[in-house]
Parts: sequence; structure tokens; C-alpha cells
Amino acid sequence: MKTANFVCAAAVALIGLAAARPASADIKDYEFQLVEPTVQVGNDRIVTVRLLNKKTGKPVTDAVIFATRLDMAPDAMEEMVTKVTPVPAGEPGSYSFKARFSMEGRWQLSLGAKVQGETGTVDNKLVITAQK
Ligand SMILES: [Cu+2]
Repeated sequence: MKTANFVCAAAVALIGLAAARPASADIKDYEFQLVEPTVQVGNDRIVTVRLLNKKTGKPVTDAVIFATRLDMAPDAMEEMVTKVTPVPAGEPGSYSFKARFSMEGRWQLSLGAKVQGETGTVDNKLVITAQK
């Protein structure tokens, strides 16, 4: 009898814990979006992205961006890589980078992010068009 009561109490406690957790989110619910799809060809151009939770529509303010690469893969110039430097962004949930866009055409920005409380990583590739 005592054991049964204990098991029952433990089950109730577990159900309580499960209910207290926020609605389950998935790493696939997060997505980077470009604020501006185009930049001017030149040095020190700023690219800004937002990381959105697609389920809530809200920006993610505390993500850790851990990988970036910018190259011309979309125009068959994968070897044409340019340095990407993080710079302070204007608003929470936005992340900005400075880069030199030496050539007109399509550049691919590869981004990775870790989101607080989520397993896995967000991996997105965004295409930015550099124009004269
Ligand atoms: Cu190129």
C-alpha cells in the first residue's frame, strides 16, 4: 500500500513537470531571414539578418551565431570567399555582419545558430545579391 502510494505520487509529480514545460519547439521552427536581399558592391557593406521563431513569429534575441561563410557559390564561384565580421546589430533578434562584396552577383551567406533550450543547430543559407 505504501509503495503504491509512493509510485502514484511520483507519477503525479512527473505529469506536473511535463505540464510546466513550454509547448515543445523544434530547431526546425527557427529560421534566418535577410533584412535586405541586396547590397551595393564595395567594402564594409553591412548585412543584417533576423532569427525568427516561425511558430510564434517572434525574433530570437539570445541565439549564439557560431558559423559564417560568405561565398559566390550561387554563381558557380564557390572558391570566391570573403571575410565576414560580426558587428553590433540595431535591434534585439537582429544580427549584423560586415563584409567586402568585391563583385556583382549572388553571394551565399551560410549561418549557424544555437538557440537557448533547443537541441541541434539552425543551419541556413541565404542569398544576397550585390549590385553596382
Ligand atoms: Cu565572383
